[in-house]
Amino acid sequence: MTHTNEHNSEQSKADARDAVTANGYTKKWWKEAVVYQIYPRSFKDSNADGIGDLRGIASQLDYIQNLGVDVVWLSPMYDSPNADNGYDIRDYRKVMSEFGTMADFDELLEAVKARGMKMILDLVVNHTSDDHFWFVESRKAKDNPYRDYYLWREGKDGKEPNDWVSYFSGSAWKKDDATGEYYLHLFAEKQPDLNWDNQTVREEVYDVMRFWLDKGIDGFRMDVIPFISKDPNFPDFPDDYDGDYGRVYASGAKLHDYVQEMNREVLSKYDVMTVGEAEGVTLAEIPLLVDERRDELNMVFQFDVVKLDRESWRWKSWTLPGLKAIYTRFERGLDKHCWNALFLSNHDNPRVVSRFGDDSPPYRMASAKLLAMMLLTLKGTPFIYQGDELGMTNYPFTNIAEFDDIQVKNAWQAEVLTDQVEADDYIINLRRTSRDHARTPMQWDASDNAGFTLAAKAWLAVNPNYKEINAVQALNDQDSIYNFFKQLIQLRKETPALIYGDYVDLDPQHPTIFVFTRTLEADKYLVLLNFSNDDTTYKLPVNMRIEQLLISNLREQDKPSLFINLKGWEASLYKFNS
Ligand code: TEU
Ligand code: CA
Repeated sequence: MTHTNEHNSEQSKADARDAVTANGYTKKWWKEAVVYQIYPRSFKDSNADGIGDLRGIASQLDYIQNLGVDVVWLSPMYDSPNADNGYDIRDYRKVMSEFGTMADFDELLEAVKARGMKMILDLVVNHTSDDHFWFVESRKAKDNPYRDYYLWREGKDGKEPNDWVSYFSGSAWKKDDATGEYYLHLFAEKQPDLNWDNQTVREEVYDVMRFWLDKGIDGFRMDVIPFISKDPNFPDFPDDYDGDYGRVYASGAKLHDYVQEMNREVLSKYDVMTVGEAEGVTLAEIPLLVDERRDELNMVFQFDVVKLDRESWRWKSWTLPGLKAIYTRFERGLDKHCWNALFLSNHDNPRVVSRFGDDSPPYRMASAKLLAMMLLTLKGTPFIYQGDELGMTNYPFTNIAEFDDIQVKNAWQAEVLTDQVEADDYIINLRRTSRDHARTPMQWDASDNAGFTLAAKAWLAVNPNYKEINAVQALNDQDSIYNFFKQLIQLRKETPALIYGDYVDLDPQHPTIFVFTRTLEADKYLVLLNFSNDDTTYKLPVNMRIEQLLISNLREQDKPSLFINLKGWEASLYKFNS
């Protein structure tokens, strides 16, 4: 049979197995799920060493389950020297000692599943730690059996093999004394890139995946997966290079061969969800990774929302039309065979309420709830980052010594200490862009260290606003951001149109109002978000008949027609018909 026929018969079998929505989506559990990302180091410390751990997570499962999420995603908890807080793995089959033991992991997984939730892990296989056994061997000698697990090259004219740069400053190549050759590291020097052209490496990775999948996990978030295929000739940046090195590193010639092989060899044998971190991938290229007929990944984190208001550590102004345009691009660029992951924050980005809302006391609650409604009513699988359900804010950093992030420290060395950037300029920008904002300890209560640890000090400073912003306060306040998230998650679960419904932005150019519809046959919903402090009167479409206010952060039940007056940071969701 030709590929197409084979596909059709496969597709018809798939259709028979999976119901299809009225507007053409194959129904899947991971399209209907809400995911909660946990950064274990900062979530909860159970043994008073100041560092979060697996037993700490296990102690807070009521809190997570009560929110109503379906899946938890753990950032890496594997054995690591923590050059990049676990994104530098030393042993894929061992739990990081600071986080606990494999028994702790097994108990946590069992407890998560016992509560009807699922767990996905972070698959970091573009690179390992330089302490990984494979690299320790590989660097010993050019003829070492592990040499080709990594990407070694001779220098050129006494310099690095090409002009590529690291995400963490400096060249992407490090000269190794033992053999005089250079190895590639797109991130830290302690994060050497694996050689995916080596079939043995790919098989090692697939074995690691099976090890965790056979324990019963429900899938993976895949760290910079678009980077795994490199041009073995390592040409310099192209002549039209615009400084966006992610675009150059991503989508190499064999990327899809390798992801399809990974799917064939491993993923297809389990009922799992996969989400790729698609740094460097344009919207036009996303279907190549997520079209269900290509058997690669289920969805990706596309980085337009990451790059909207910053270039690396430097903040830049953004507009609401610019943010809204991203979601219209998704609606138009991804057909019914594709799906999207929705995120507004994670462990690499500042706190969402400080970034897209207003974290000053008068507006923090309302704007955090508005952002919750945006995340939970747009189209795609929503990923909530730990603490955003409390409206946790950026940290008031004032000097470089307060930062932990290797990306921050390396750039300080490379750009500030070399007088290329003013120290004040750097710190002022980091106060808006640093990854460390998202890594300050979870704020559980008003006790010392926000109840995160009984140690004298946490591994990273606790935000001083923890007495006002913490989980105990939120759980006891029916109007808290946490409870608003909870209501929205419940509403989303009960409303297929909010999951699968078509998306239309009704006013893309409005400077402060985000107004869109989600419709699935006769079920029609209107979302109104006022991204400003100012009360704003908004004219509704003439043929729109409001039926019922379903949820709002600031408004009582009403049935506006023609005009609606939106309070500052008001977020309201209506059912309508027309
Ligand atoms: O992030 C990849 C990535 O692109 C980020 O480094 C991001 O672009 C940068 O932090 C600026 O925001 C993944 C992980 O999420 C990150 O934590 C790791 O540091 C990185 O890969 C290397 O594993
Ligand atoms: Ca601990």
